[in-house]
Amino acid sequence: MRVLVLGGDGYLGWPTALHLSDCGHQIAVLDNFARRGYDEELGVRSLVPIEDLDTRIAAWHEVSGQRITAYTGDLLDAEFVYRVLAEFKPEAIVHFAEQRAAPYSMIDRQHAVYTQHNNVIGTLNLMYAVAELDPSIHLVKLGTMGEYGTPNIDIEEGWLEVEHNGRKDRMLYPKKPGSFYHLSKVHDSHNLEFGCRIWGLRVTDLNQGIVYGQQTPQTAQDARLATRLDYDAVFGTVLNRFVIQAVLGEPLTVYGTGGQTRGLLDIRDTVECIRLAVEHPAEAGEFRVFNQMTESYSVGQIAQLVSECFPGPVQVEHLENPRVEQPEHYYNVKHTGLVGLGLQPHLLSDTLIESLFDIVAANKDRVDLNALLPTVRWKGGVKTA
Ligand code: NAD
Ligand code: USQ
Repeated sequence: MRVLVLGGDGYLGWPTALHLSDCGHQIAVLDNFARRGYDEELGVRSLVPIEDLDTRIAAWHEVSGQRITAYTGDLLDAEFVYRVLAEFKPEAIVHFAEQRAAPYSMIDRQHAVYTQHNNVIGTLNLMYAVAELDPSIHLVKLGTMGEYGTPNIDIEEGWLEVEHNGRKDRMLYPKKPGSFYHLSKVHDSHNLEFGCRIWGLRVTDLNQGIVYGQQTPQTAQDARLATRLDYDAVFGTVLNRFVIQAVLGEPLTVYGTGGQTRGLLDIRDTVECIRLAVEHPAEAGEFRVFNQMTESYSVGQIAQLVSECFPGPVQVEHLENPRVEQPEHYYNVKHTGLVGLGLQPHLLSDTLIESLFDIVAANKDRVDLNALLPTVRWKGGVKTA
C-alpha cells in the first residue's frame, strides 16, 4: 500500500515509517522540522543523538534496500499539501504532524494560539485535500487519550450510547481535556467526524495514551536510524522522564500526590497499531475511533515501578503540581478495538525498563539538568495586572 506519513521525522513518525516500510508498504514522509525548531527555542535536545532526515533515509536504504520518499514542507501550506497528495497518490495517510506537548501549549497565549492553529488548520487543509483529490484515501489520525480527560464514568471508544428523556442516540463521547494542546485534538476529532458525515471521508482517530520506550526492531538496526528521546519538562513524557531521572541520580519528579492515572503503551505497540489500522481501513463515511493504549498506571505507580527496577538508590520527590488536573479519580478505559484487529501488547516489564536504563546511561552526558524541572504552570500563562 502507498502510505504517506505526516510528521515522519518525529519521535513516533520515523519508527512508524520504518515499520510500515519493513512490512512491504511504499512509504513517503512529510515534515516541516518544527520539532527540531522547538529544541532550539527551548535550548534542549534529544537525549539520544538523531540524524537529519536525509541521512536517516539513506541509512534505511543501506540497511533494508527499501526507499522512502521525503517531502519537506508545512501542512499549513495548503498548496504544498495538495501537491504532495497529487504526486504521491497515497492510499492511506498517517497524520502525526502536530505540536504535541501539553506544557508547550500552556506557556503563554502565543504558544496556545500556535498549537491550535498549527494542529487544527493543518488537519483542515489535509481534510480538504483528501476530499477534493481522492476521498477514498484512508486517513489515520493521531488523537490522544487526554481528549476524554478523567470523567467519573467508563471511557468508551469514541462513541457513547445516550438515553435522554426516553430517546436514544449514538453521540461522540463527551470530552474534558486538560490543556490547549489536548483541546486541539478534540477540535480535530470534531472536524474529522464532520468530514466523514458530509464528504464520506474514511477516518480512523487513534486516541493514543502516553508512549514510552525508544527502540523498535527497525531503529535498533543502526545508530543512524535512532528516534528521539525527550527528557525535558516540556516535551519529555512521564515514564521516559522517570527512567532518565533514575539513571542520572536525580529525584523522580512526581507532580502532586501522584494519584493521577493515565493510559500508556510501548513504542513498539504504537507502530504496530498504526500498521493494523492502515491495513484494516475504515469504511467510506465512517469515523472510527480506537483507544490506543495497553495499560493504565497512576503516576505514583510509575515512579514505584521505575524505583523497583533500577539497580541503585532512587529518590522520589513530590513537587507542587504545575498543572491543573484531578489528583485522584476514577479511570476505566475500553480498549478492545485494536486487540480485535490482532494487537498483541508488550506490557510494561522490568526488561523494557532495564533496556531503557542502558540507552539512557550511554547518553547521559548529553543531559542539561536545568531542563529537568517544570517551569510551565497552567495558571502561570495568563498575565495579571
Ligand atoms: P513529535 O513532535 O516528535 O513529532 C511530530 C512531527 O510533526 C515533528 O517531526 C514535527 O516537526 C512535525 N510537524 C508538526 N507540525 C507540522 C506541520 N504543520 N507540518 C509538517 N510537519 C509538522 O511528536 P510525537 O511524539 O512523535 O507524536 C506524534 C503524534 O502522536 C502527535 O500528533 C501526538 O499528539 C500524538 N501522540 C503522541 C504521544 C506521545 O507520547 N509521544 C502520545 C499520544 C499521542
Ligand atoms: N507528570 C509528573 N511528573 C513529570 C511529568 C509528568 O507527575 O515529571 C504527570 C503529569 O502531571 C500528568 C502525567 O504525568 O498527570 C502525564 O504527563 P506527560 O507529560 O507524560 O503526558 P501528557 O502531558 O498527557 O502528554 C503526553 C504526550 C502527548 C500525548 C499524551 C497522551 O506529550 O502528545 O497526547 O501524552 S495522554 O496523556 O493520554 O493524553
